[in-house]
Amino acid sequence: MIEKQLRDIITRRYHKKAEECSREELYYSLLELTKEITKERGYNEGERKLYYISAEFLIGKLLSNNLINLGLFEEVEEVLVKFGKTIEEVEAAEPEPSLGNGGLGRLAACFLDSIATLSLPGDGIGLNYHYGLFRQIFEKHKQKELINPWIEPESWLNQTDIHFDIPFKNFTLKSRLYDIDVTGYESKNNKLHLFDVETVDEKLVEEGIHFDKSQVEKNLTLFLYPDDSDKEGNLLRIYQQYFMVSNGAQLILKECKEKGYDLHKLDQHVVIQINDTHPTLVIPELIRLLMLKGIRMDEAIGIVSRTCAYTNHTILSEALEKWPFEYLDEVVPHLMPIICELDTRVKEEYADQKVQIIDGERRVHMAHIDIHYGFSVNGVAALHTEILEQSELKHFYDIYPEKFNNKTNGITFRRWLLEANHPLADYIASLIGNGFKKDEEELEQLLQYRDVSQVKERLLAIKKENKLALKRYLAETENIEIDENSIFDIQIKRLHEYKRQQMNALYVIHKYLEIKKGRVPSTPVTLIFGAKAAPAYETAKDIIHLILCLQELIQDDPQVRRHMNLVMVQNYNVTKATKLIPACDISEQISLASKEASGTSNMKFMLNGAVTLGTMDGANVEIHDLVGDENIYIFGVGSKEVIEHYAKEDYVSKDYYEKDPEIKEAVDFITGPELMKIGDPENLNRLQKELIGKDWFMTLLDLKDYIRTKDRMIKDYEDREGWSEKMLVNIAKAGYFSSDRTIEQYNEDIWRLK
Ligand code: 26M
Repeated sequence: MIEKQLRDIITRRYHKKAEECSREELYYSLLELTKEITKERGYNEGERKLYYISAEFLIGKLLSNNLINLGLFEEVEEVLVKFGKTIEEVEAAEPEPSLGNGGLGRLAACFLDSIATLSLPGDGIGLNYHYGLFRQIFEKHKQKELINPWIEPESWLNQTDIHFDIPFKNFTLKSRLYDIDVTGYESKNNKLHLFDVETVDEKLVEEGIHFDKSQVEKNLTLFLYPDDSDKEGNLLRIYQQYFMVSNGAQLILKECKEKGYDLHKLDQHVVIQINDTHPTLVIPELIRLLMLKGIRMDEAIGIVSRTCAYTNHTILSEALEKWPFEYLDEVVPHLMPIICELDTRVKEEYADQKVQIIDGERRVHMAHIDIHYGFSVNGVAALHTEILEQSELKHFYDIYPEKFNNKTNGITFRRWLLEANHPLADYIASLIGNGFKKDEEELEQLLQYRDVSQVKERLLAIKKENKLALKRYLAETENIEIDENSIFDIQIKRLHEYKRQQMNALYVIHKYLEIKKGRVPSTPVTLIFGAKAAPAYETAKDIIHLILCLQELIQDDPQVRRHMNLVMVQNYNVTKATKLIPACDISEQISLASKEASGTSNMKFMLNGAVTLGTMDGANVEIHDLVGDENIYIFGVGSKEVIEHYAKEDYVSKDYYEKDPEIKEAVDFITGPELMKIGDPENLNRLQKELIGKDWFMTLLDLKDYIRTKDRMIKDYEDREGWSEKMLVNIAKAGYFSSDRTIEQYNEDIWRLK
């Protein structure tokens, strides 16, 4: 069936036999076929629809994902073998759409998969960035940023004839909508709507990722912003945000009109989920548009407030958007009367300075708009929501306790188990059937095999197989050699001080020194890092520099290398995550307690049989609750203590450095002769100074406990039977972290679709 369809497409396109096609030709043929079959399934519909607005949808490659969701993966896999290619080879020809920075963007992609899978009518709304998050390469032990194009003449994008006029202060931009079909697993589709500007000019890019920021009509959708912002970039960011939400709001009203809905009852037919504060301007924009349709302001504010819900993803105050009034006025002056009115209403009701929309310095607090003028505020893990309620957003919780709720994050098992780890998925299916693919809590049935040696041995064998696959992949793609018989200890996530890659690096230094003294680990360890640093984030880049210098130091030292290896993969992205995660033994989740809102790689790792080494932070807390003390390695101070240190300002890293010889030795090594020979003294000196003089995220506070706990873990790994039981329990308990469960909860408590 598929074979004939595919052969027909190939003949029409290339006038040759499938067996003679290149991997690119096979990829484009499959792209066409998959898009066709997807269309035939139709779209979810209903009386009430969700619009998930997000500046980021980190969808990653879609071919395998969509084939799995369409139930065609195995068949295509076999057909390709007939054609003399593997699916991996064909997939390598697909460019990755890296339309997100990290967790927030990937969460949005997992959510779209689950929304469709649960047959809920719900579309994504975002921007069609021509270049995804920068491509990272390493040069002289430093990160270099390059453009990351992904759009080709043929892609998953479907061009539509839908256009809107988007008004800015001095000009109006005409948009064009592109759609990507979102396939659910054994269900109908939804859409991801990505808006673009026709006049964008890719030639605007100068060196690396630098470009002329002044010509908005030529650059508005040119780049996804890395998660930092320089002054001039701020305005462009506001242009992007308004462009996204005005298009979104106009699309929503257009669809309502087509369905004949009464706009006075908009909130009965539409719910808008605002993903972090980036789409917040949708609130004043929708009010404005409703007023243009003749609805009075007071009513419009009410309708919009009953339509919009907000998700918070962070408590880091530097990440909470506060736009200077003048910036907004410069870009969207027509929204200012509405924002001022929203502000006035708050000021009339509440005296508390902490809940104002426009503060004393005339900055507009985007999250405050969302909380006052939305009907729901949620955090992304139990601990995170508790911290929002009890400290970060306490003043709002006191006013609106009924708005606050928790929705612990989740991941789609279709991508992170079925696609990423075929051997494990197949083996699980052979034990407990296929039910877990749609009802993930069925994974708990695995617990009945807890004491069955055969099953646990098979889990170890699958892990080994995946480690070998990763070894081959890294050898081929990055020319890196790793030992599949070593423990794979992996930390992959954006580079940020609060995530504490620097603590892991200090462990490496400590271990290096131990090995040099003859104290070698019982099993060799391979530490793997993957992380992009925001281009303007100096300390993050210094940490990458340290890791790359350590990598060279160890690789050139056969005596150490035998026992410990260090590898940092270039350009960590979704594609690499799917290769790395199934091969992992130790999952590094070591953020300073209270700082990681949830984390989602922690869930991906446990699902794939890795054991967590983590702090009591984000969703680690819930993982710990589920698997119990025996099956997770927890270390470090808790969130209460951390929050107290911040309140009392009594953490002095220098004290830890001076009082503990082991800590001092490791920190001093950063600027010792071994590394200074390899690296750049400016970066190494600066990083060391940062750690001793500031260490805002308390690395040195937890370092000792971290080292002890990781060493205990490496020791425990030797007991293969015991370790495999931990793996089994982690897999069995991962069901709770399915994004299907998360989406059911959003729907139950917030969206109320169907
Ligand atoms: C800021 C300024 C300019 C450009 C981009 C940004 C920006 C973009 C993304 C700032 C933050 C962004 O994302 C934050 C994020 O990814 N948060 C993570 O969200 C995940 C999903 O809820 C959580 O699991 C992580 O704990 C949280 O860090």
